Amino acid sequence: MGSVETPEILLYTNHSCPWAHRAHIALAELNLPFKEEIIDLSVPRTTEYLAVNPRGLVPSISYNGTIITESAIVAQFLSDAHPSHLQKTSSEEGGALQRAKINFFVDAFISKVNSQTYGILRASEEEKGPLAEKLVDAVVKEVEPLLQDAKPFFGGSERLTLAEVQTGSFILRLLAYPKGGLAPKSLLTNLETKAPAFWKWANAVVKEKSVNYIWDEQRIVEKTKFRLANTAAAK
Ligand SMILES: N[C@@H](CCC(=O)N[C@@H](CS)C(=O)NCC(=O)O)C(=O)O
Repeated sequence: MGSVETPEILLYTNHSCPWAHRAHIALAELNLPFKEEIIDLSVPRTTEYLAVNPRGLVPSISYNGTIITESAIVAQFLSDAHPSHLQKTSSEEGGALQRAKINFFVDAFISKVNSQTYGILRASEEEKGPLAEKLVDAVVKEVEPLLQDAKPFFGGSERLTLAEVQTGSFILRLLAYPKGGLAPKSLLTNLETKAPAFWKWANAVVKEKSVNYIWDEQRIVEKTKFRLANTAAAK
């Protein structure tokens, strides 16, 4: 039986899932030992896993026997339960404000930028360019202003914060897709020139061990191509 200091954690995951990847980053940053169970997402979920998470999605964690699901909530819970450099507690001086800023940043990135990524992947070759420009515009408008004081991480932090825990897996993919031929190369050059603070921050994020230890770029790009081809064939 685990304790508060050394909880017993079982992570139900799949290494190709960006949402599950959030839990991996949080656990690594918090230096929490955990066991993992890989859930095969290519087949229907087992009744055992549906008992853990009736939605059938990854990630889920068992934390001292209690199940917690939904990646944002899992990462938030872990960082609340184990106060650290990731974020202040809400009662610490400046804590409530820091948490609000992190939440706003994560929401802006996920809802205004990341939500556009899949559209680019699925688009025809002619459509990809204009869609990539739209994504860069959203970075410039919504995210770039929030990273002006990044040093190199959110809010002037020298270490990762919860902002990077919640977004790092998507940054890995955003930078990998153009290299893998799934998005225009201009996406990268435009980000570098039009959103320099974002570009610097993103490149620092993907270099962190806790962000990239389960990352297999070639495999994810190949899997994404395979998934896109199957979706196109099913139309
Ligand atoms: N909102 C969920 C999304 C998780 C999610 O979509 N996971 C995908 C894999 S990336 C999944 O488990 N898919 C299984 C399925 O749809 O059958 C979270 O943040 O945890």
